[in-house]
Amino acid sequence: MTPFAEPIYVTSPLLPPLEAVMARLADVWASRWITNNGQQNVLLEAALRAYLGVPALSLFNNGTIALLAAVRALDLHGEVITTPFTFPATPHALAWNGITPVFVDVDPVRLTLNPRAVEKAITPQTTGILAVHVYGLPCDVDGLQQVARRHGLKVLYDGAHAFATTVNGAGIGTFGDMTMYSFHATKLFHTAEGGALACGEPALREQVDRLRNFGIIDPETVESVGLNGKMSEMQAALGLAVLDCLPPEIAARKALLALYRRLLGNLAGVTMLPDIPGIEISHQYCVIRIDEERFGCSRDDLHRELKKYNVICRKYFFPLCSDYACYSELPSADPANLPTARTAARQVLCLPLYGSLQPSAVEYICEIIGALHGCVA
Ligand code: T4K
Repeated sequence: MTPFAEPIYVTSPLLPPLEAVMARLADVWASRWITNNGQQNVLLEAALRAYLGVPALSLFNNGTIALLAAVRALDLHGEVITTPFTFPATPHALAWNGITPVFVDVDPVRLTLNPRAVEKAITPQTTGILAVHVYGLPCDVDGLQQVARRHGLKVLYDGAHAFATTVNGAGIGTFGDMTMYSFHATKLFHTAEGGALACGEPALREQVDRLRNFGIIDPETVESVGLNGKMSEMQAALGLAVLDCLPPEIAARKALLALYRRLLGNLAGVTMLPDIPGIEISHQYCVIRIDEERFGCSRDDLHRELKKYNVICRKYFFPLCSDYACYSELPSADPANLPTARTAARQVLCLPLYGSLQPSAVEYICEIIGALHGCVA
């Protein structure tokens, strides 16, 4: 078998026709208004509110800054319970706000926070839960809400991967006190760099908007210690053009995921993400889990071997955030506390998935995986 001539990356950004972007940029140029809540921001905010089915949405310059602002707006402090199976931005948003992240284990199927483990980790210092809809698979939103209600905690969702996820028809951003979306280039919907916060309460949204703009109320009044989280008009214009291209992108990704499932689903030692009734996922990642014993070689072997064929997969999310030097001394980072997350981090592999990926490439990637099955030295 021969390697691909060009690298096949884990993802590739959805690029709208350049003319469509230029047409929107022409409007920005004509307005001479290039950031600070201009017309493109207003249009994109409204379009995304409708698309995501959320009552209020504030655009940000990236998902990490949006998370920082959300933590502040919800007045989280002391300890916040979170998952180790995520990108470092999640616990960083807590640590940057002077909060101690408390890592707890994940559910073995969804790989999202286990509500029972969350409840056990609550102390008098706990003020909230920061849960991640990892790979766009929703958390057990009812289970987490019940725990939060019983203990008077806030629930903040990191929905970086969950742009189009719905639960029984409801947009993922309608759960909990607030949800962050990332619009990074590697996401299904993007503005190159960008993000947003969704929340249900108008007062909270006003507070978020002020935090996003230095805490300024008017030119002579600053109410709170804000930051600069504003999205530029160029980013918003790109976002509007990307949004127009989403339906075919999602359809293409759905078909590719179905193809992966058909070709790999019956391979011993390979598990795909679960298909949960009532849940429409975001089609952002194609994740497989490798059971080393049944597959015949480890996830790391497979990752390395695929690279030889120019298939550049990613081990999202290995290592666990609790293993990074900045968190590994925390008591909750003890490996004995996180056995399920630890197993998942050793097994997961994200395969290439993006709308412009050819089905024939997926077929070849699956053929390579099939050929490696059990026979890597
Ligand atoms: N919470 C969670 C759970 C997250 O996963 C993330 C971000 C955040 C919070 C923070 O949101 P943001 O502040 O980023 O909005 C990438 C993304 O940069 C990051 O947004 C994402 N999660 C994370 C899971 O993936 P890297 O370091 O793996 O990216 P990189 O540069 O290695 O890109 C991955 C592949 O994508 C490349 O191999 C090729 C392809 N690519 C990438 C870019 C940037 C392209 O083809 N074109 C491009 O322009 O973090």
